[in-house]
Amino acid sequence: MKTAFILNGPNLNLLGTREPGVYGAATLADVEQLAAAACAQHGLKLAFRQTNHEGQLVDWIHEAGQLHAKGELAGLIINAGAYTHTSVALHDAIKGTGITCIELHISNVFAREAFRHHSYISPVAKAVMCGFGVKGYPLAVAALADMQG
Ligand code: CA2
Repeated sequence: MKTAFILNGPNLNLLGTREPGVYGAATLADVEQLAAAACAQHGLKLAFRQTNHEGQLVDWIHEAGQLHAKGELAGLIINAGAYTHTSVALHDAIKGTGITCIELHISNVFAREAFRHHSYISPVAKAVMCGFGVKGYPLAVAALADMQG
Protein backbone atom coordinates (compact mmCIF):
# COMPACT_ATOMS: atom_id res chain seq x y z
CA MET A 1 0.00 0.00 0.00
CA LYS A 2 1.46 3.35 -1.07
CA THR A 3 1.57 6.40 1.20
CA ALA A 4 -0.07 9.77 0.58
CA PHE A 5 1.98 12.46 2.29
CA ILE A 6 -0.11 15.49 3.31
CA LEU A 7 1.98 18.37 4.62
CA ASN A 8 0.56 21.52 6.17
CA GLY A 9 2.54 24.67 6.80
CA PRO A 10 2.47 27.63 9.16
CA ASN A 11 -0.61 28.63 11.12
CA LEU A 12 -2.75 25.80 9.79
CA ASN A 13 -2.75 24.43 13.34
CA LEU A 14 -5.08 27.39 14.03
CA LEU A 15 -7.78 26.15 11.64
CA GLY A 16 -11.23 26.40 13.20
CA THR A 17 -10.11 28.88 15.84
CA ARG A 18 -9.85 32.13 13.80
CA GLU A 19 -10.98 33.57 10.46
CA PRO A 20 -13.85 31.08 9.91
CA GLY A 21 -15.12 33.31 7.09
CA VAL A 22 -11.98 32.52 5.11
CA TYR A 23 -11.01 29.01 6.25
CA GLY A 24 -14.24 27.54 7.67
CA ALA A 25 -14.99 26.08 11.09
CA ALA A 26 -13.25 22.70 10.77
CA THR A 27 -10.12 22.10 12.85
CA LEU A 28 -6.94 20.52 11.52
CA ALA A 29 -7.94 17.32 13.37
CA ASP A 30 -11.23 17.36 11.43
CA VAL A 31 -9.26 17.80 8.20
CA GLU A 32 -7.04 14.85 9.09
CA GLN A 33 -10.17 12.71 9.56
CA LEU A 34 -11.49 13.75 6.13
CA ALA A 35 -8.13 12.86 4.59
CA ALA A 36 -7.93 9.55 6.48
CA ALA A 37 -11.40 8.52 5.29
CA ALA A 38 -10.48 9.37 1.69
CA CYS A 39 -7.21 7.43 1.95
CA ALA A 40 -9.04 4.40 3.39
CA GLN A 41 -11.53 4.58 0.52
CA HIS A 42 -8.75 4.69 -2.06
CA GLY A 43 -6.44 2.12 -0.49
CA LEU A 44 -3.72 4.56 0.51
CA LYS A 45 -1.75 4.89 3.72
CA LEU A 46 -1.75 8.42 5.16
CA ALA A 47 1.07 10.52 6.61
CA PHE A 48 -0.60 13.77 7.74
CA ARG A 49 1.60 16.44 9.32
CA GLN A 50 1.70 20.14 10.23
CA THR A 51 4.57 22.41 11.18
CA ASN A 52 5.18 26.12 11.55
CA HIS A 53 8.82 25.70 10.45
CA GLU A 54 10.05 25.91 6.86
CA GLY A 55 13.08 23.61 7.38
CA GLN A 56 10.82 20.93 8.85
CA LEU A 57 8.75 20.98 5.66
CA VAL A 58 11.98 20.61 3.65
CA ASP A 59 13.02 17.61 5.78
CA TRP A 60 9.60 15.97 5.31
CA ILE A 61 9.73 16.54 1.53
CA HIS A 62 13.12 14.76 1.54
CA GLU A 63 11.51 11.91 3.52
CA ALA A 64 8.73 11.72 0.91
CA GLY A 65 11.41 11.68 -1.81
CA GLN A 66 13.08 8.68 -0.15
CA LEU A 67 9.74 6.82 -0.08
CA HIS A 68 9.24 7.75 -3.76
CA ALA A 69 12.66 6.30 -4.61
CA LYS A 70 11.56 3.01 -2.99
CA GLY A 71 8.29 3.03 -4.98
CA GLU A 72 6.27 3.47 -1.79
CA LEU A 73 4.89 7.00 -2.28
CA ALA A 74 1.56 7.78 -3.96
CA GLY A 75 2.40 11.45 -3.87
CA LEU A 76 2.58 14.65 -1.89
CA ILE A 77 -0.31 16.99 -1.16
CA ILE A 78 1.07 20.21 0.25
CA ASN A 79 -0.64 23.22 1.74
CA ALA A 80 2.48 25.22 2.48
CA GLY A 81 0.48 28.14 3.90
CA ALA A 82 2.25 31.46 3.55
CA TYR A 83 5.53 29.70 2.61
CA THR A 84 3.80 29.04 -0.73
CA HIS A 85 4.39 32.68 -1.58
CA THR A 86 7.92 33.04 -0.23
CA SER A 87 9.86 29.80 -0.20
CA VAL A 88 12.51 29.01 -2.80
CA ALA A 89 13.63 26.28 -0.36
CA LEU A 90 10.33 24.40 -0.78
CA HIS A 91 10.51 24.84 -4.57
CA ASP A 92 14.05 23.42 -4.58
CA ALA A 93 13.13 20.55 -2.26
CA ILE A 94 10.29 19.37 -4.52
CA LYS A 95 12.06 20.02 -7.83
CA GLY A 96 13.75 17.01 -9.32
CA THR A 97 12.43 14.51 -6.78
CA GLY A 98 10.04 13.03 -9.34
CA ILE A 99 7.32 13.16 -6.69
CA THR A 100 3.73 13.69 -7.83
CA CYS A 101 2.93 16.89 -5.98
CA ILE A 102 -0.48 18.51 -5.61
CA GLU A 103 -0.43 22.08 -4.30
CA LEU A 104 -3.53 22.70 -2.20
CA HIS A 105 -5.12 25.77 -0.64
CA ILE A 106 -8.32 25.95 1.36
CA SER A 107 -9.19 29.44 0.16
CA ASN A 108 -9.24 30.76 -3.39
CA VAL A 109 -5.92 32.56 -3.23
CA PHE A 110 -6.66 34.35 -6.54
CA ALA A 111 -9.67 36.07 -5.03
CA ARG A 112 -7.49 37.43 -2.21
CA GLU A 113 -4.55 39.84 -1.86
CA ALA A 114 -2.14 40.12 -4.82
CA PHE A 115 0.75 38.73 -2.70
CA ARG A 116 -1.11 35.39 -2.56
CA HIS A 117 -1.29 35.13 -6.37
CA HIS A 118 2.30 34.00 -6.80
CA SER A 119 3.38 30.53 -5.75
CA TYR A 120 6.89 29.05 -5.65
CA ILE A 121 5.26 25.59 -5.45
CA SER A 122 3.09 25.75 -8.61
CA PRO A 123 5.97 25.41 -11.13
CA VAL A 124 7.07 22.14 -9.47
CA ALA A 125 3.56 20.78 -8.85
CA LYS A 126 1.66 18.35 -11.04
CA ALA A 127 -1.62 20.08 -10.15
CA VAL A 128 -2.93 23.00 -8.12
CA MET A 129 -6.22 23.11 -6.20
CA CYS A 130 -7.70 26.04 -4.31
CA GLY A 131 -11.00 27.38 -3.09
CA PHE A 132 -12.74 24.10 -2.20
CA GLY A 133 -12.50 24.74 1.52
CA VAL A 134 -11.29 21.82 3.62
CA LYS A 135 -13.12 19.44 1.24
CA GLY A 136 -10.18 20.08 -1.06
CA TYR A 137 -8.19 17.61 1.05
CA PRO A 138 -10.31 14.50 0.27
CA LEU A 139 -10.69 15.74 -3.31
CA ALA A 140 -6.89 15.94 -3.62
CA VAL A 141 -6.54 12.42 -2.18
CA ALA A 142 -9.04 11.15 -4.79
CA ALA A 143 -7.06 12.93 -7.52
CA LEU A 144 -3.80 11.43 -6.26
CA ALA A 145 -5.37 7.95 -6.25
CA ASP A 146 -6.62 8.54 -9.81
CA MET A 147 -3.10 9.53 -10.90
CA GLN A 148 -1.70 6.15 -9.77
CA GLY A 149 -2.96 4.70 -13.06
O1 CA2 B 1 -5.92 28.98 1.68
C1 CA2 B 1 -4.96 28.35 2.14
O2 CA2 B 1 -5.01 27.16 2.43
C2 CA2 B 1 -3.65 29.09 2.43
O3 CA2 B 1 -2.57 28.24 2.11
C3 CA2 B 1 -3.66 29.41 3.93
C4 CA2 B 1 -2.48 30.24 4.37
C5 CA2 B 1 -2.32 31.47 3.49
O4 CA2 B 1 -1.14 32.18 3.87
C6 CA2 B 1 -2.25 31.13 2.03
O5 CA2 B 1 -2.17 32.31 1.27
C7 CA2 B 1 -3.50 30.36 1.61
C8 CA2 B 1 -2.67 30.72 5.82
C9 CA2 B 1 -2.94 29.64 6.78
C10 CA2 B 1 -3.38 30.28 8.06
O6 CA2 B 1 -4.41 29.50 8.56
C11 CA2 B 1 -5.18 30.04 9.54
C12 CA2 B 1 -6.30 29.31 9.87
C13 CA2 B 1 -7.14 29.78 10.84
C14 CA2 B 1 -6.85 30.97 11.47
C15 CA2 B 1 -5.74 31.68 11.14
C16 CA2 B 1 -4.89 31.21 10.18
